[in-house]
Amino acid sequence: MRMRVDILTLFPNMFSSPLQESILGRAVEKGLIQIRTINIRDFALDKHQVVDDTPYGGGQGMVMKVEPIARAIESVKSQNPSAWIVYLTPQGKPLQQDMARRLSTQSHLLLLCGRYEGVDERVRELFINEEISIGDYVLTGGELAAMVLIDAVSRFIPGVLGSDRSAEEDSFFNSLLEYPQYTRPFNFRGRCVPEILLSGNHAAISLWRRREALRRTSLRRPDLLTKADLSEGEKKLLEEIFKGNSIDGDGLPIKKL
Ligand code: 4GX
Repeated sequence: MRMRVDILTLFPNMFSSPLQESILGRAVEKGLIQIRTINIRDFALDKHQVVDDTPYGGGQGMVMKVEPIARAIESVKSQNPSAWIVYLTPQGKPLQQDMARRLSTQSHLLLLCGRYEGVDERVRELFINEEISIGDYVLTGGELAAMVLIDAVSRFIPGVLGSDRSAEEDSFFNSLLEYPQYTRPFNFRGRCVPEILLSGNHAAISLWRRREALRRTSLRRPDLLTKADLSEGEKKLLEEIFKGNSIDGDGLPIKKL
């Protein structure tokens, strides 16, 4: 079930440390993911290895040339014709958890990272299977977007998160924000951990957490609630939250108990 990820970039060094640390680093070490960077410049055949040029029609900036990218993609595809080719761009489909899950079922991803004003349109027409955006803001290149994508996708690969944890269990997976977490000390500068978490009453704790997750979601991301698949119990909790509420210092409504 190992996944291969090839990255086409002008800046392969950007990928070294982020992919070597922590969970991702361990996944690579264990052979669950195989990540390779390919420098597009190596596929520019002219003496100065030119990879960009001025746009036809004029305008500012430079455009990435089609030939080096085409050669790089064809070189990867000759080794593995099944690669799913993704271009990271603000014009793509916004990356969401269900897309990350779907991409994790591919055996081979090829991520194209653009710089400057982007790639020649013919790269998209001829080679790209899918265009993905990591959000409505402009980066200096596709590299960080590719890393975000790899990170989000990797969590769905069996074994990456460890045996006792799966990405499917994340509350975001159920379209809700996470409940608040606490660890020691019990009292930090007068702010105490909610007593219920020390009660040892697992049913009560679980109810409290569901209520907090619902409360946060309804206040911070009401858009998520409309697509959340809520149980009858959760719908009742939500009603309670809306009934007896005030707003606390974080702008979060607090149910008075
Ligand atoms: N989510 N960038 C792509 C080059 C570019 C410029 C213009 C197409 C048109 C981004 C994002 C992102 C910066 C990657 C510009 N490509 N990628 N790059 N947001 O901002 O994915």
